Amino acid sequence: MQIRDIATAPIRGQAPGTSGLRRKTRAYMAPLFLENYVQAILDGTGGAAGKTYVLGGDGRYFNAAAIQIILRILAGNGAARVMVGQGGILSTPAASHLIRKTGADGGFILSASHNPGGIDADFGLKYNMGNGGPATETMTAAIVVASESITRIRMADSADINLDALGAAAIGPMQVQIIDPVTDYLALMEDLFDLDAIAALIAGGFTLRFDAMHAVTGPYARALLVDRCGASPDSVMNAIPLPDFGGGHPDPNPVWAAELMGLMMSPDAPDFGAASDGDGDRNMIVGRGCYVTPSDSLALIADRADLAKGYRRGLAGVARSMPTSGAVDRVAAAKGIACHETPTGWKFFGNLLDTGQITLCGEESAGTGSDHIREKDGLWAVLMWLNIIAVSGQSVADLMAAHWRSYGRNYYSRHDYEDVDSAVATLLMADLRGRLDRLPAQSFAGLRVTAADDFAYTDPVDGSVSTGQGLRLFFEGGARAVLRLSGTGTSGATLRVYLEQLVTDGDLHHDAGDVLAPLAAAVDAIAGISARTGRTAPDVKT
Ligand code: VG1
Ligand code: CO
Repeated sequence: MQIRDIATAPIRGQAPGTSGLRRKTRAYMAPLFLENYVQAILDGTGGAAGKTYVLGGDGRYFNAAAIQIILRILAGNGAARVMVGQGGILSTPAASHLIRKTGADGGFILSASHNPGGIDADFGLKYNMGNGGPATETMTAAIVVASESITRIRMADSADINLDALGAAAIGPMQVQIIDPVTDYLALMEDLFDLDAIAALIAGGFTLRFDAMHAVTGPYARALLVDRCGASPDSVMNAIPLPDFGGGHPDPNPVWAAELMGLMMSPDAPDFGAASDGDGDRNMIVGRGCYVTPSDSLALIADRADLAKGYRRGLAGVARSMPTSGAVDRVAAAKGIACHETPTGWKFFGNLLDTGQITLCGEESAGTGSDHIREKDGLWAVLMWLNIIAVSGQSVADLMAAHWRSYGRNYYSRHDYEDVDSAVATLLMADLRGRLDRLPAQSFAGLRVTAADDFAYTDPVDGSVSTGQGLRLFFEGGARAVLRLSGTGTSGATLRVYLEQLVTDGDLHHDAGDVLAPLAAAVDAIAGISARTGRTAPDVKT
C-alpha cells in the first residue's frame, strides 16, 4: 500500500457547532474540505496509529463517497481497524453503542442530523470519543487548532472498499470490517426493555405508526417493531433510507412530520405515533389526539422508567439542557434525586453519565436518552414509551393527564426564526445581553421580569467552563423565556425563543399557544424580535 502526503493549507470555518461540523453538501465536496477536517481530527486527537474506529452515517447524499475518503485517510495515518456499517449506514445511537461495545478509540458519524440532505442541502461529520459520546469542547478546541495549522493529508492510495459485502476487508495493514448496522443495537434494546410485553400489547390489538422520514431508522424500526414485536409492516412509514430523505426535512416535530400528526389527530388515529430524525437520535411521541412535548416526555420517562427492566434499579439522577422545561426537575425533586442543568448539546451530558451521576437526560429538541450509550436515542425513547404503556395499561393521553395532575404542567413551546440575517441576529442578542442587568422589576406587555442572566455552566467533573449558552428571562408567576442562536444551521442565523409557563392547579388542558401568548408578547417587547427581523411570526413552532 502506497501512502501519499497531500500538501494542503488551512480552510477557514472548520469549527464544529452544537453537534459536529455541518455545511452545505457542496462545501463538503469541495476539494480537500472533508480531507482537511478528518486529518485535523486525527492530528487533534493524538494521531490514528494503531487505533480502532467506528465509521458510518445516515445515508444522505455523499455518505458513501465520504466513507471511502475517510477510510483512505485512516489507513494513511496508520489506523489498525475500522468497523463500518453495511452500506455505510449507522444510526448515531448504534454508532455510539458500537464504539462502547468494541472498545474503539473513537468514531466518525456522517450526518447533519435533522437538516435536509441532498447535493443542494446539508452534510455533516461528528467525531465521537472512546466513551461513545460527542467530542467534548476541550477536544473540539484541539481539533480546531489542528485545522488551523494543517499542512498535509496522509492518504493511502487504495481502491474503494465494497461497503455492501458483510465481513472482512483490508486497506494495506488496516483491517476493515463491514458489519450489520442493526444487530448489536437490537440486542441492546432487548436487554433494556420488555419487548415481549410490547409484543403482547400489539398482539392484543394496540396499533402504532412510526415515521422513519426516509432516514436512517427505517431498518432499525422494522427489525424492532415489525419483526421482533409483531407490528404490521405498514406500522413503519417512510422506511427506506433515501439520499435526500425523499425531499423531506427529517426533523421529528409536528411541523415536519405533518403527515403523521394529521393521522394522529384524525378519527383513524392508531393508539401510538412516533418519528425519528436523519441520524436516529431524536424522537417525537404522540398519542391518539395527544402530542407530547419532548420536555414532558423526559419528565414522564423519569417518573415511570422503573417499569422497564433495564431501569428497575431506579435513577441515580437526571439532567436536562437549560432551555428544556423544568418538568423533569419536579419529578427529580419528588424522587429526591439530583437534576443537572447543562448547556444545549449532548456533549455536556457525557461526564455526568460517565461518572454515574445521572441515568436519564434529555433536551427540548426531541432528544431523550440514558446511560446505555452516550448519545440521545430515538428508538430507545419509542420503546420506553411502549414499555410504559404495556406495563401500566394506560394510553399516552391518560399517562400525560395523570402526570400533570401529580406534578403540574409546564406549558412549553419553542419559536424558531430561521435564516435571519446573521448580523441582525447577533446584534439582537448582544443588545439584549447588555441590558439584562436592568430588566428585573421592569414590566413588558404586562409581565414583570424577576431575574435575567446569560447562562454559563461549569462542568462538575472536569471543571471546564462554557459561557454564553443562552439568555434567560424569568417572570413573575413562574414563566421563563430563553433566547439563543442555533449552532447547527448552514445558512444565516436561526434565533430560538423557548417559552415556558408552569401551572400547578385548575384546568391543565389548555392550548399551549394560548397560555404562552402573553409571554411571547413580553419577549418581543423586550428583545424587539419583530422590529429587528421584520418577521411577524416564527417560521416553526414546536
Ligand atoms: C439543536 C438542538 C440541540 C441538539 C442539536 C443536535 O442545536 O437545539 O438541542 O442537541 O440540535 O441535535 P441548535 O444549536 O441548532 O439549537 V441533532 O439530532 O440535530 O444532532
Ligand atoms: Co439527530
